[in-house]
Amino acid sequence: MSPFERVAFVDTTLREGEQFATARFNSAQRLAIAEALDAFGVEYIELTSPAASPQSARDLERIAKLGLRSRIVTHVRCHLDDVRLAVECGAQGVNMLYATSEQLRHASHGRNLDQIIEEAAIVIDYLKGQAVEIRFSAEDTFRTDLSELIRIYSSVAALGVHRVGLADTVGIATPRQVYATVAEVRAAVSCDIEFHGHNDAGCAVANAFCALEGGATHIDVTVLGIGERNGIASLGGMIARLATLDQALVARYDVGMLTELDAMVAAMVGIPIPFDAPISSPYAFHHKAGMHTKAVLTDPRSYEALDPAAFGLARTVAVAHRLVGWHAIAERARELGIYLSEPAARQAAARIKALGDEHELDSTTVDELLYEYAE
Ligand code: HCA
Ligand code: CU
Repeated sequence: MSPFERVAFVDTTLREGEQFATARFNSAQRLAIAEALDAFGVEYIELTSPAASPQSARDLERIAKLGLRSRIVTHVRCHLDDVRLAVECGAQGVNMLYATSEQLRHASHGRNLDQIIEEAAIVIDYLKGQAVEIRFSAEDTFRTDLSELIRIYSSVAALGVHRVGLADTVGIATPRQVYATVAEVRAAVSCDIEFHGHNDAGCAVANAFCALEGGATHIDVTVLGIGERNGIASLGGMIARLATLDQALVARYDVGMLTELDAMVAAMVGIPIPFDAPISSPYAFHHKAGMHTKAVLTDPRSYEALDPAAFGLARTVAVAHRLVGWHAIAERARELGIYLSEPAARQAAARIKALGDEHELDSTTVDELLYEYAE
């Protein structure tokens, strides 16, 4: 099977996403997000630790009881108290993390490698008696010495975790580094591998994709990529990445819901959908310059890597600007039910260009002008 067919998305909008600057989901919103993600078809939904706040525990319990198709997992410290609480709240999986880099070990917990493995062993031993999926992630993987990493992952894999996690916590990993590190881990363990990558250097989606190529089975995403700082790989970004290779790779998801899902979460956190969001940006399928519009009107694939219709969307072709071309003008006229010959369309385009040099145009003005050129 191709590495892209077996990917499972772990959507962490309800954990990493809650760490986004302006996010503060109430219970009803958490429920709405979980239901929407389930309807979309993500394989896993990660929720904030029940130890974080009383409401987080109640919401985990409630969402875990919904019987969604997505597996409900929670993100916890590798502590017996936390994982016990996660199990009591009905989580189907525990995503544990432990900081392993020099930097974070010093700043955060001060334990050495052997102590980390000893503590993990106690927690994993308890969890093996519970019917939950166990994941152990080394926080700040890419600033952790590779031989130490392999030792930790091999140890927890031998202890029986279902999945190990690699986290590019500060977004510094390069795509090739992600590929190489995941491939090393792939060779060392036989359990599943999860990748979580931050977007500080704008590489989150590229890094997640390289993780898949290197042998990862699970990819963390959030709606719009929201998370600490400027976030992680976005669900839409990963869907776009895979769909450009083959639309069939995303056929198991209800991709027609993506824009609605992005819009819902954007509204909840009080931001617009970013202009550069793959697929759901209002401009993702917008064509402007004359050269582009001519080619797109002849064959959309000329300037579209993805078919907007596959996502329930339509392309837009802009005519109210000075870069307009006559093909776009003729097409707009057809939409308005009027016929412009090539010379008429060329004249109209020339007029619009001159007007566009003088001031900003709007589409009503341009439409009115087209009627003047109608035969
Ligand atoms: C955090 C850290 C984390 C964890 C990722 C993981 C990161 O904010 O708690 O559990 O794999 O980026 O390292 O999100
Ligand atoms: Cu993170």
